[in-house]
Amino acid sequence: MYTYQEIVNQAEQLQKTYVEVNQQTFQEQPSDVYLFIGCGTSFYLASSAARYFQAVTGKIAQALPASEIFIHPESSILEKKNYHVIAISRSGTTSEVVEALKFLQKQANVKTLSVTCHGDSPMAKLSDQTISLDHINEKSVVMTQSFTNMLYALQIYAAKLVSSDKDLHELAEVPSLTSELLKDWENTKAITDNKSYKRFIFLGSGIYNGIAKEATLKLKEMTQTECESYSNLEFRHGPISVVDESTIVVFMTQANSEGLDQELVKDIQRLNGEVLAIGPFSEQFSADHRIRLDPSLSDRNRLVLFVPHLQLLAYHKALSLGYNPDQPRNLTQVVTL
Ligand code: F1P
Repeated sequence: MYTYQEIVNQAEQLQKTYVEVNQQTFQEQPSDVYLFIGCGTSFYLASSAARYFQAVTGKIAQALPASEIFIHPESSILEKKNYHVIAISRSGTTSEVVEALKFLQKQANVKTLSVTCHGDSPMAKLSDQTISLDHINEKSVVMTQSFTNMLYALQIYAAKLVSSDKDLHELAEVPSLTSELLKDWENTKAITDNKSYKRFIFLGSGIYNGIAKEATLKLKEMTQTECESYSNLEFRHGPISVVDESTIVVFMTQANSEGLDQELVKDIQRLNGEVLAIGPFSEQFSADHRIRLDPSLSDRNRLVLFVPHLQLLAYHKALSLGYNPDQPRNLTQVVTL
């Protein structure tokens, strides 16, 4: 089961990524907008990375699916603005990312940085600069440690860009904290073994919204389970109507919104749904299942710590349904047009 191995050994890979990215020097041009692009898992990574980047650097950052660059150029790139495009792809060969970079190469107002696990890929060759995580050599079709490592690399990149020692110091803690939390790798099994949960909803807001979307994709890819994701409070605005006794809501908490989070958990429980809370929360925070994450880091630098348990949730669910997580249905490692 290489998917399992790739999930549980990601702490040591994060340590290598920290060393790798920390020693790299980045050439920066003044840019009006930092645009993060990718496909599938790498697009959800782009969404969280852009929010993180904006919070840490104070520079405008957005995320788009890579295909939109060449299908909708007029609403993606403005001629009178300077862009720094950060393209993300595990393989570096996904067609839409390569096409987007070919298109961007012809634009005078765009510089590019690619983040990939294959430094010799077409994507890297088309970019001005590359963060190459060649120590990540995933065999699994679904992306697991490549997601956390490329996200972590982009967090270090953002913190280095503005020399934020506080963020870099906190980020240095992430590999050992990940190793600690993976000791409880069976934490989500109680949920996946409970056959009465038929519908999974993932809630995460701000920088966590991309993580919630990625958790949805992981479960869908490995198990084809019906699942959705929303920004936390958006859930009340319509989607909450689907909640019943077969619903489990996986709720990503953050330190600064516990009161609002708790009210929403109670609303879900009133409709007979159950809640798994993951994140930092006080002893009094009530939920049906709880995975408490280390509260010592700031919310933004805790980001990667949410991911292993969400990946393991999909992995355990696949096993409980009798599927092979190494061979997801209808998927290939690289999508080419
Ligand atoms: C992106 C991606 C994955 C998906 C599948 C096919 O790949 O779409 O998100 O899980 O395995 O590839 P990449 O551009 O990051 O290589």
